[in-house]
Amino acid sequence: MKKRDDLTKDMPAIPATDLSRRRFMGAAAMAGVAGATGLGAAVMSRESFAAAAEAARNNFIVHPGELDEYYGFWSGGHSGEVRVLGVPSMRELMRIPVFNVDSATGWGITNESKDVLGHDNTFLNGDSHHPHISMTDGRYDGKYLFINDKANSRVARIRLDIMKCDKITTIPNVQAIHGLRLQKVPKTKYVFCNAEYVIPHPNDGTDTSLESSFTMFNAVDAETMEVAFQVIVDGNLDNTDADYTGKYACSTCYNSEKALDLAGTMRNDRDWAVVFNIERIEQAVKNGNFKTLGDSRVPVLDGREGSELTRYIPVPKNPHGLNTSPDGKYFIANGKLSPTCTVIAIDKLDDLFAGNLKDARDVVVAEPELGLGPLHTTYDGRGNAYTTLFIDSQVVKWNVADAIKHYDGEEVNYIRQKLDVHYQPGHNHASLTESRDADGKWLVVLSKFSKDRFLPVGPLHPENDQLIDISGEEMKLVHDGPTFAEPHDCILVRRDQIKTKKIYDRDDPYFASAVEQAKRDGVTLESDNKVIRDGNKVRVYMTSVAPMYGTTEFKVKQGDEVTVYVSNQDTIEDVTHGFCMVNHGVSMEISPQQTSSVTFVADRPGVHWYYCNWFCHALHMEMRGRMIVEKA
Ligand code: CUK
Ligand code: CUA
Ligand code: CA
Repeated sequence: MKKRDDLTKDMPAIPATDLSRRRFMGAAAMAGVAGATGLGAAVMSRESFAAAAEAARNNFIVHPGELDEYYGFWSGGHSGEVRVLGVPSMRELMRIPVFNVDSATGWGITNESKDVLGHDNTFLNGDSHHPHISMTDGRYDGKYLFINDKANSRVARIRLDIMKCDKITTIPNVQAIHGLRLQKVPKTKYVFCNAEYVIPHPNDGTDTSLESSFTMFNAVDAETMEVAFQVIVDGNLDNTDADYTGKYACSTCYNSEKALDLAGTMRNDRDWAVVFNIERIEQAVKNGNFKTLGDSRVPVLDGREGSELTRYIPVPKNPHGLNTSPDGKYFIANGKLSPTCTVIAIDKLDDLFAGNLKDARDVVVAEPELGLGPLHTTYDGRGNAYTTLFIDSQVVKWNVADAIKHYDGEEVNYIRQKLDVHYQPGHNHASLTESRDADGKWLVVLSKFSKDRFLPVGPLHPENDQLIDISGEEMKLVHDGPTFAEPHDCILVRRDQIKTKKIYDRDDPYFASAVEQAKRDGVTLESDNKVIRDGNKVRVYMTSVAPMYGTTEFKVKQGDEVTVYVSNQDTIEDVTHGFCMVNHGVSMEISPQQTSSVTFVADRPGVHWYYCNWFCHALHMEMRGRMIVEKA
């Protein structure tokens, strides 16, 4: 591998005027950050690497009919959904509605989805950031994907066998769930999630002062989706990750200042990363050493400075991402307003908690200077880290062991390469990087701005998710992928690590409440086409077999509350039906062997057509029927 000096020697320095594409950041803010850091301007240009680049080592072209090697799960940001992509083709395979409403599948409309979302359907929006896949012994087990909703302080679970959301939990006593990661070892027992903003307790308007405000680190039980405990912290909380022993989780705090104003949040040169001792927290819960807040019965523990449950490690400055290396050795905090990443040795944390270290900073084993605006770091499993530089619009590849040597005073260059990305990257994610299986093949960089990379589509631009081949010595950009608002993060999983169902099992818990209601009504969902009246509630049971509903006409009375249950009797993969009641806001998916149900009020007398809205057959247009509403 070439040293940085060799690489930069015959390379023209990038003139200061060549910063036009970086005008997104105010010049003043750039100068401020650069000035504060004193970082030199030497970066490696794309051209110099093009000259050195070898042919693509990974094959990123996936021909028609061929399958991708990896599943990618993308958060959908403030669209509230989760998207499934194939990697390396970057083809979008599916969307999984979660914190949103979706007219194709009926998410937010059907009873099955309301069982998950809540029947009051209070929140139609969401802001999903961090998708993570459940693990057993530090490896993705393909069972669940968890994701946070910053907008409404929720955590959702997606069953990966059917790729549907099956549970949503609202975290009590906090506002804005942001960072989310999973316990890796021995398995994902907890979903760790950070609440970002401090709020007063009680938050009932009696006291709105900062003095009585705090925020909490939360753990959700991955199986029951109940909140297991909450830990009060100093400052605020941004991102988080867990270790490979099951003992520790670590979160960044950018607002140690507890400031309300922007300038105030940047006052301190160092904020901190806070480490949570999961064993001690569990023990404290067991011993009853907790309180509760308000109506919630969740155990609340005090993890503020001085607590035995936490340790605060000073790190520079407004840190953002927190990423565990796949060898299990390090937590790495990304500096954001500092050009550095802070490497925390996990094997020193026992000593830190035991009180054997003079200074919490003794657990820091490296603090490499990487460039401007480090946000997130990912790993190739070969000892290299890849950090996004938001302000520089680059990904920097660096060697962790060399950074540690450098910190110890050795003359060694830890920077391996800097690659321009387009533009302003947030998260990046290498294949299998959050597990022991990190394979260093692909790197996805989620760039917040696309600017000139695509056909213009008006003032609102797509983002640009770029695919980079990292299988060789040098990173090689191979693909631009426009995405709609706003994937913050993604996770790449080998395709054999996910096992999906081709059709539903009839006893799938996803529609268990419909099955139970049918049982109470003496209806066999698989064969009966029946209308059951129960006061002014009417339950219409029908089957569907392409291209026919079992019921092509039913009668109700004006004002009836009608629930339609459709049970798809097709057993052929891919023959999904729909049910759409015209002018009633009713639309849903019924996949093979699935039962779906929807409830609405038949408030207008007359004839109302319903039809199948998933193309299922040559006679799909003919798959329809009439609801006749008699005048009251
Ligand atoms: S955060 Cu968005 S770029 Cu919510 Cu993971 Cu860093
Ligand atoms: Cu059934 Cu279209
Ligand atoms: Ca700060």
